[in-house]
Amino acid sequence: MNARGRFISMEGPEGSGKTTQCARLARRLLAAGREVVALREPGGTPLGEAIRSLLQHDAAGERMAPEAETLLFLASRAHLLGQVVRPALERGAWVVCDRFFDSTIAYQGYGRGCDVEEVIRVNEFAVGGLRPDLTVLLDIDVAAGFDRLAGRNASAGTGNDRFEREDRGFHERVRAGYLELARRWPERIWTINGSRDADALERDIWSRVAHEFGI
Ligand code: T5A
Repeated sequence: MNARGRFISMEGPEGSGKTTQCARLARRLLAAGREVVALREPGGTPLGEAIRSLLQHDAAGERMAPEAETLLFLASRAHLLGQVVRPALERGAWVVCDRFFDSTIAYQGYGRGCDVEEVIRVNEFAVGGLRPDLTVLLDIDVAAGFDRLAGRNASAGTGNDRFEREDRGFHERVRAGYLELARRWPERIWTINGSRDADALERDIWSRVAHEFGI
């Protein structure tokens, strides 16, 4: 499916360190002479960023049906694929994406309780068969992830978004859902212990990527 480029997604529960590791991986790839397109989901396009704001900050001020939430994530994803991801892969770039396909299954399927197989089917419609070449799943205990977010929010003076305000049970289901997906698709999803320090994680992720893709 991917013409020439490579597509790597980073997944995990809140505070697992995806954003940090996406940035470090992108830097390593750039230093190795690759063109890198670093993205986040939802977002990555003006339409996607508008959808992100609706989803994260409850801008509409009303409770969102889980199905509506699912479809908004997928609308952002379908648009991002057409506008950015496919063209990048076709010209041989490396796409590093902070969350993708699996987030919707973990959060809206396992977390919200939408039927998981249905979520996979509509997700499939949005991505048209495109899958990451590699998905790094940063697994972390829910409480440890939230401790990190509390530290970050305290220093940045920000609060929790709509998802971070969900209860512990929701986030435990998301984490368990991710681990289930890693068992379902072991050839694509690589689980790594996200509670280790950021430098050690960066080294391990780079070593796996360099080995798997012959860099
Ligand atoms: N969502 C998203 C869905 O429900 N369905 C979907 O389909 C999609 C695509 C996105 C939200 O949308 C939901 C999931 C999310 O709730 P977001 O703002 O993008 O929201 O939030 P997250 O993706 O959850 O990202 P966070 O920024 O909250 O956490 P990260 O990216 O996992 O962690 P990071 O790297 O920002 O680090 C958090 C803090 O920990 C420190 C960092 O310095 C930072 O302060 N840190 C570490 N500390 C110790 N050791 C390490 N190894 C560390 N790594 C980072």
